[in-house]
Amino acid sequence: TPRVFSGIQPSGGLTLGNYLGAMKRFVEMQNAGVYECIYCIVDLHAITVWQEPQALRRATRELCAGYIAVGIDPERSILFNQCQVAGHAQLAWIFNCVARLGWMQRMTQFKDKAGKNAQNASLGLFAYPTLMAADILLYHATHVPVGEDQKQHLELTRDIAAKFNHDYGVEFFPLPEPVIEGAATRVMSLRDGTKKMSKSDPSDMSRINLTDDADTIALKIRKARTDPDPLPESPEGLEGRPEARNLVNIYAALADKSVAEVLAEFGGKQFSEFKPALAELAVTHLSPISKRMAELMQDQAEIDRILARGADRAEEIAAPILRKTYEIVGLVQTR
Ligand code: AQP
Repeated sequence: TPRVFSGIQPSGGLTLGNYLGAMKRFVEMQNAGVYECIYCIVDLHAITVWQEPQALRRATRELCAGYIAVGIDPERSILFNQCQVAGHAQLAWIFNCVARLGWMQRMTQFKDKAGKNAQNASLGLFAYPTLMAADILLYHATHVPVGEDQKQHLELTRDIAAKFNHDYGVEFFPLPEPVIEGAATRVMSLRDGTKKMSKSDPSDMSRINLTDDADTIALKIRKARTDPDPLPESPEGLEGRPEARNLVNIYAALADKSVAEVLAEFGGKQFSEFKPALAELAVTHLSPISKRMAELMQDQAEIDRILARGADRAEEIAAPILRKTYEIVGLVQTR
């Protein structure tokens, strides 16, 4: 059976970008019934930038609640946090020895996140993509649903798999396919239509959190940056209007409509009319999720049981693949 792997970092609260860019697809792929789905809380990725330990613990459990609240069933899918399956870090080391420095230096996410002072970024942040390759290939996953921003990392994962297979003369690791679909594969900041919406943006007004209440969501959409023109009649009219495009994309993704359909309805109308409609749609979709998350967070022991069980199931798939990898490389295992 085709196997799906994807992960989200517990580096803050979940955003609408995570939901529309990734999690909505996670649920669809689970419910399609044709994939074996593995969904991970990638805590080892989160610590590539410093996390306050208590906040990390909370974000990890809250992310588990978030997965369940959006519709991931921990019985049908495997749901766990990365650090509990040691194979991720172990395979990442092997891949650190496969990937080339030049490949890593081309990664735009590192350049964006490290900023001007790249000498001061952690080595872990630089090596982030090899750990991501390990996450996916440790399970021989074939499909990886992600937002547009992860496309380059997925290509690197394929390069690493191909180079490993070539260097050792095996056909061991599959080349996983990215699944980047939907109207909002790249949700932008509400304050700046050229920047992606991110859970670690210092401005809370730049994003909608899955835990925001109805008033907060409405306020953030009302205050979202826009241009003064009315909405265009057709998608071509969004050219050069990143903020308008973003809000229309969000509407389309939430309503499960195409951008053209949304503009057929709202073309020619002012933002003062569109924004309240968008806010209402967002609240309708997100309030049941935040309510369910809050309920689930009441029972931490249950969340921890789900993570433990998920890690056991993940380990069962990962262990033989890691063992075989070591064998291919020539690492002697005598027990
Ligand atoms: N703005 C976005 N639009 C579409 N998809 C998005 N994703 C994240 N932001 C957007 C997708 O969500 C999944 C999990 O992302 P992540 O948490 O592992 O890391 P990230 O991509 O770096 O997300 P953030 O929110 O920006 O976290 P921080 O601020 O900590 O870096 C991925 O599939 C991603 O594509």
